[in-house]
Amino acid sequence: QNIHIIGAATAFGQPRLGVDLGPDAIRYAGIVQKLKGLGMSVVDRGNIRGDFDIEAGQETDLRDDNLLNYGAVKRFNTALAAEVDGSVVNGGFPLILGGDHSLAIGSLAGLRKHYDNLGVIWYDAHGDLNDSRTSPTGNIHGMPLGISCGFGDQALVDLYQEGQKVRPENVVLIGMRDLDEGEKAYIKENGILTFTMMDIRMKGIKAVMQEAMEHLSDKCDGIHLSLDVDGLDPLETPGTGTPVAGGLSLSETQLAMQILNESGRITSMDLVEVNPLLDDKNMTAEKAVEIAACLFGKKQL
Ligand code: DIR
Ligand code: MN
Ligand code: MN
Ligand code: MN
Repeated sequence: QNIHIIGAATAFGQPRLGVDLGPDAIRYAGIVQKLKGLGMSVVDRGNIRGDFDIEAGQETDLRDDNLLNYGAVKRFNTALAAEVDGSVVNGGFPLILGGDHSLAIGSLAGLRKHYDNLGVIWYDAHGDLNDSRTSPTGNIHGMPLGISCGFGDQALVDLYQEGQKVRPENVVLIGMRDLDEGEKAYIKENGILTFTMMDIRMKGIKAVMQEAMEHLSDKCDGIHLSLDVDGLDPLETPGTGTPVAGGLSLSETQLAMQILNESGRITSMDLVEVNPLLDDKNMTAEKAVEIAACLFGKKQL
């Protein structure tokens, strides 16, 4: 398998600068060498960078409609979608390093050209299913899954290719523990298969991953893993902008990745929300590298 690393150096989806340095932090933690060591072929396609005005911080594109940095998010994701599309055209496995989670708008838009029934595993503390009306923050990183399902600002829904990119019935949420009221309603209305942290504590991560794959395997022509490092417990991954206590451990995540690897069904991945400016040394990026290694077949023995 030919892994294409795509650095999505964006911070526009949330207020904290530094998450745009996530792709390079993950490179410094050794992602290329690690995956090559597993026998994978790896091509680093470099970074797509947003234009940041570091002095002005993120206060450059405030609008009154609760979609912060709207224009920048749209431009960035249009470029990312083209890059992801090109990667698949060239036979790659797109591994998109973030960057805040708004980048999933672009990765799913680029993938849409290649899959009519894409499955999505959303491994995160959050559902990222808000729109401008339900969002308590206006941060677009809390909206990408909703937008990709066709819910929200029409220009973002129609980004790169018109219409919905993913069907809600092809989505599985794993690790949920901080859902806004509007997101809970959306999950119920659309019957999205959801595993909260309580479900994971009750059933175990192995059974949860097996149920997730049973739900997607037969009907989906590809499965995208969108992994937000805040899905893990902040004790494991402190370098992230919106940590939530009570999350998945590294070893649960390693097991989850091993099950996905053994399924042979994952066709692309986002690895997002690594912010080295908030980190303890570079440990969050190091965990990100370990997670990717397990997805690509690293075994403990
Ligand atoms: C919250 C936080 N639900 C929001 N979302 C985050 O702003 O919409 N997503 N942090 O990763
Ligand atoms: Mn999150
Ligand atoms: Mn959805
Ligand atoms: Mn997220």
